[in-house]
Amino acid sequence: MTVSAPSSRRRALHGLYLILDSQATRARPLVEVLKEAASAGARIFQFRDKTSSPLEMYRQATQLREVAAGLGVLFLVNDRCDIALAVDADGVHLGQEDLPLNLARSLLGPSKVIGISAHRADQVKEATRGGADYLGFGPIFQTTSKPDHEPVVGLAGLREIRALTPLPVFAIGGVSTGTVEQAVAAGADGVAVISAIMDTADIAGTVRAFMSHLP
Ligand code: TZP
Ligand code: MG
Repeated sequence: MTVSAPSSRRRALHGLYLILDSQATRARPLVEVLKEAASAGARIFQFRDKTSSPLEMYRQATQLREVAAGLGVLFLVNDRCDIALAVDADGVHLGQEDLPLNLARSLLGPSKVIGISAHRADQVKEATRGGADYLGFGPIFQTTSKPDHEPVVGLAGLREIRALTPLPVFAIGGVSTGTVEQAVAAGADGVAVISAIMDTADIAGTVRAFMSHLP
């Protein structure tokens, strides 16, 4: 049986998706980045931390969760169902090497959002059949934020998988304010971004620039 998050959370799954990567902050606290991005209209945030201990991750996620809840924005945790549960996040984002979708769903229950990273058509179909709430598809362009990334799929790859799923698809990997329109034209419901926002001094302005091209 496929189970998905309630309609209020699902309805929010489009537009700009900012990945708050602890390795990409350039000394700005992630909480401040979240606040500034939310002040400009960003509504979906993921906490990503590939290097900290579980305890550090839990502490950071607790802070982010509280601020996100106060602002009424969606807060997801990358990779870790345990941390997502511990801080009562809105959900989790899982890659192909994280816990399987069915197990994550039984741990988190029907009300949480579960997003899946997909890089190929078979992964798109499997996550759709398995009851994912959204997909991150890419890398669309070359990226330096994920050194071990899968081969670049390009806009053509995005166009090809669009017909295979009714789920919201977020284009990820090297997406910038200059390419977001192309991602939408190729079928993306939104874009998931690290460096184009984390690297800029003007977070609010860059968020607005993205959002002007997004549904
Ligand atoms: N998964 C595929 S590409 C990528 C992830 C996490 C990195 C996206 O970061 P950027 O800086 O927006 O290319
Ligand atoms: Mg992962």
